[in-house]
Amino acid sequence: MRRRSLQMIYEAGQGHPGGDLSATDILATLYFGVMRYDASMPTAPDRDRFVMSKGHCTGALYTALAGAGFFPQAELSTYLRPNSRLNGHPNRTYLPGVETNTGPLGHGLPVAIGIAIAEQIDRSGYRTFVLTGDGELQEGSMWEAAMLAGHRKLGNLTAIVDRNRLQQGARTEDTNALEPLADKWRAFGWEVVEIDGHDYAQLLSALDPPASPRAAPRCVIANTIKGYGVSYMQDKASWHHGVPSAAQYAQALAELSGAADVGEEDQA
Ligand SMILES: Cc1ncc(C[n+]2csc(CCOP(=O)(O)OP(=O)(O)O)c2C)c(N)n1
Ligand SMILES: [Mg+2]
Repeated sequence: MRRRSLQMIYEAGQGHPGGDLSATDILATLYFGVMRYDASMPTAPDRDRFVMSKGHCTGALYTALAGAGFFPQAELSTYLRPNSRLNGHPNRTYLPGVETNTGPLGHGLPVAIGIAIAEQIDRSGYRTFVLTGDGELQEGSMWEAAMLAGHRKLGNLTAIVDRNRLQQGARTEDTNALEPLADKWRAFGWEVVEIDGHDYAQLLSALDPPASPRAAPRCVIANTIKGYGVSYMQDKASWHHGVPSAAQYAQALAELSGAADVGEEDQA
């Protein structure tokens, strides 16, 4: 997924590689280890829902959706081209698997909470997941929504914070500090777990269905590294958006795959 996201960005000449790479393990765990869905029936009433609140990270989202079978893998090559269904920010009108349009930060969590409230009313049994940026938590709408989720005791809802500690041009803690972040969520009535967001065992244990229904929404603070897996991008605000040069792109692919894999793909 990381290699394919970077290929999309490299070929399109635009994108948000830092946040794609920090979120990839989270999306891989959700789509290939946790969520229940049938990609051939993307609006089935009982499907689990995922909302990408940090909507700028379409590399991670589209590679997950294509891998899950919501649309052909080959369509990833149309990213950002005229008339493509793969916009820079996801659009549910065009693309199967996208639950709601995002891009303006601060919108995805409120919509996800509406989706979870609908399940609380009709009891159709689905779970709702939403991935937020940490910089995104500076939006006031996120905390209005968080307060409602706590009040409604939305045990069917899991919000994951991609805690990479960077926003667009700087560190979150230098811009508008979030800490103590876990305490803030708890104060709004959420149950909180903190994990390494690149560790699949920890991701699975935080996201798997609970043994018995929860009495509160869950917040998973996933500690991640922006640009994870590419040495020159890791933990660098400057790779929030940006496009690697040809040499940087080759280095990134090599680092993400190991030299042997790159050789095989070059031959292919
Ligand atoms: C309301 C709004 N303001 C500004 C932007 C521009 N913008 C896009 S991404 C971003 C930074 C987001 O940082 P974070 O939520 O931490 O995302 P990540 O680090 O995961 O990329 C900003 C300011 C936006 N999309 N929406
Ligand atoms: Mg961030």
